[in-house]
Formats: sequence, structure tokens, C-alpha cells
Amino acid sequence: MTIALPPLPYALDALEPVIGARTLEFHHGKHHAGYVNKVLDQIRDTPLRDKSLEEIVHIASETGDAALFNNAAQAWNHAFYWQSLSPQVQQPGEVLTAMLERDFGGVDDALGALVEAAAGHFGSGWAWLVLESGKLEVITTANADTPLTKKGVTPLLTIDVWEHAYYLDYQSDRRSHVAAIVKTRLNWRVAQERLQAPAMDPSAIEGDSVNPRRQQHR
Ligand code: MN3
Repeated sequence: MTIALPPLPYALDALEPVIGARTLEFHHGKHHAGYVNKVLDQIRDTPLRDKSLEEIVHIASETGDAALFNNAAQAWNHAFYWQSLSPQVQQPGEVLTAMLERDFGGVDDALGALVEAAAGHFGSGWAWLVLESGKLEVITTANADTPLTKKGVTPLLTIDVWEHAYYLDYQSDRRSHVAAIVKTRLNWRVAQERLQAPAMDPSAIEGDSVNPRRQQHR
């Protein structure tokens, strides 16, 4: 069995006050763990049992297995989300700053676009900073949907906009929550690493080999 709940990369209270310890405890220990456990139930005694989580997301997407896709994609999205956040306030590095200026007109414009997308997304889902065709873009996905299965799209950062991500700390004020995340909790160092690791490109997973970089979040 290759799938497990990855430990949080920081302490439960490390993201306060933007994400409280109680939110993190439930979000990781109940929601994320729940998705992982459902995937494990769904792949038990099937040929998928030895596949990586990334492979399972792709296979479920290709075969139209919505129940498996939803749980596997949510398991992957959450692992990606924890790594997208930082207890320390970070700024984009030189390379990303130049790209954000080129593609959005400025870093503040890019951050504003991310806040608008996350705050404006209807219902549950995710807001993402992605690289597509060499250009940075802000996109949102609904429910469990993930850019992992979108060919030529490399996700760099994500924000969970499901209510369970912010309701204990901000109640219905999603906008204030995502604005605080964007301003003080994004992990730009990880974004930079992901930019330099094209193995995140889902098209790279087609072959038999699995790039060890992709195992890091487990
Ligand atoms: Mn969530």
C-alpha cells in the first residue's frame, strides 16, 4: 500500500491566526484523513492498490470513476495545499516576481487576482496559481477537481475555499480569510521549487517510471 495521510509540515498552531489550531486539527485529521481512508477502502483488493496517489487520480479521471476521483483528488489537493502554506511570511523570489510582473502587471495585481478568484468562486473548490504554456495564471476548480489532470498545467500554489477551511476562524467571511492567506501564508519557496520541477506536469506520469520528486508529499 503506497497511500497514507502525509503529516502536516508544521505544528497545528503554526498558521494562527489565519488558520487556527482547531481548524487545522479537523481539516487535516478528519477531512483530509477521511479522503485518504476512503481511497484506501476503494482500492483495497483492486489492481490500483500499489499505484501512487497521482496515478490513481489520473486513472480515475480517465475511466470516469467519479467516486474514486473525488476522494483521490481531494487527498492529493490537500497534501498540495499544506505545502502551499507557510508559518512565516514570505515574498515571491526573483524569478517568480519577474513572472508575476510579466503575466499580471505586478505582484500586487497577481495577489489581487488570486484573492478575487478565491473569494468569488461559487461553492466549494480550490483557487490555484498555475503555470500553463509558460505563463502564470490564476484558476479555480470546483469541488474535488484538480489541475493535476489538466495536460500542460503545472500547479504552483493552492488555497482551499471549502467552508471547512475557514469557517471556524472567519465564519462566512471567505474574502478576509483568503486575503490573509495570500498576504501572509503562501509558501513562495515551495512555489519556486514546483516551478523548477516539471515532473509535476501530469503528462510526465504517462510512462511506467514514477519520478521520486512526486513522492515527497507523502
Ligand atoms: Mn479542505
